[in-house]
Amino acid sequence: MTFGQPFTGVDLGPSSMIEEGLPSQLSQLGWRIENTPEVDFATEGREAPGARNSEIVGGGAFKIAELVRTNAGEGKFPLTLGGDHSISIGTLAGMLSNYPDLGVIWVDAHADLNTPEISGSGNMHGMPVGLCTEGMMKDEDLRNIPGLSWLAEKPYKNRLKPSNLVYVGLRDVDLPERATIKRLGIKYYSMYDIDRLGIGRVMEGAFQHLTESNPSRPIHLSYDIDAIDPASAPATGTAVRGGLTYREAHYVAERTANSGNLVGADIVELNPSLSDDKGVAETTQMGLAVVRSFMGESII
Ligand code: 5AB
Ligand code: MN
Ligand code: MN
Ligand code: MN
Repeated sequence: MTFGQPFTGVDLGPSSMIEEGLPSQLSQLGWRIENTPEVDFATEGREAPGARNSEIVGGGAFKIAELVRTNAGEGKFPLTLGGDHSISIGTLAGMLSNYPDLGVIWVDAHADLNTPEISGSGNMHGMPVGLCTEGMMKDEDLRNIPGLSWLAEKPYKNRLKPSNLVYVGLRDVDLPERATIKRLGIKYYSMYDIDRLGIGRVMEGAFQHLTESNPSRPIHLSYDIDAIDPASAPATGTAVRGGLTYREAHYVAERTANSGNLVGADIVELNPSLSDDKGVAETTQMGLAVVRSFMGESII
């Protein structure tokens, strides 16, 4: 999927991770892999004001939601490789249809909390949280956006509760998103908080928040590679300086795996066409390392 943002090439993220050995690396960690063929997306469609390519993006997200819903429903772990972050409209909807009380850790430089109404860019990779969180969109408005009406129908009507969401790594948040974070009381750890507390205390706080009232709450991790500092992950479309260090990026994933609560994950926004060979190799290896970490790889 590339239609949630303006650059070509982000649809090559999955194949570059797969070619660099993701399946065998996961097998080595003890996972049995069932590879779903790449999802076929439309290339033309209608759109709504404020939501570029909404029919392509929304239609693609529906296909992803169906796959994630079915596989999670069979007790499998859906690991979704993006693609731009609009794919998570589908992963969130699919996970929420199985787990209405799902917790979400959103690791990202950005809050992705826009809606067509408040987005400054109209790019839908900035909207997955906004479209799937309670208190944001009315069903009647979703029905009027080409490609998104399915989100207003069963089994995809469940929304993420704002109290079940934690952000990690924020540093580029639009003004309407800031107001929304405050309005909904969403828990967040920005880069300021990571500097202040250290990544260890940040992740303790995140898990305390998500598991206090339900120690076995199922958790979905959505990992945008632009959360990581561009020094370690340059090949991405919306790079922002001042991000997670190499070790912080791993620790977030390792601590999440160690919780025992993880039931699904996304890795998104790796764009192998946006850097030189060295930058692409570094970013791909970073993506692989992060995935291995949240899938259970430990140092000792
Ligand atoms: B990403 C911005 N907030 O809405 C917007 O990379 C950027 O999935 C969104 O986090 C970045 O266009 C979306 C300015
Ligand atoms: Mn981002
Ligand atoms: Mn994102
Ligand atoms: Mn991005």
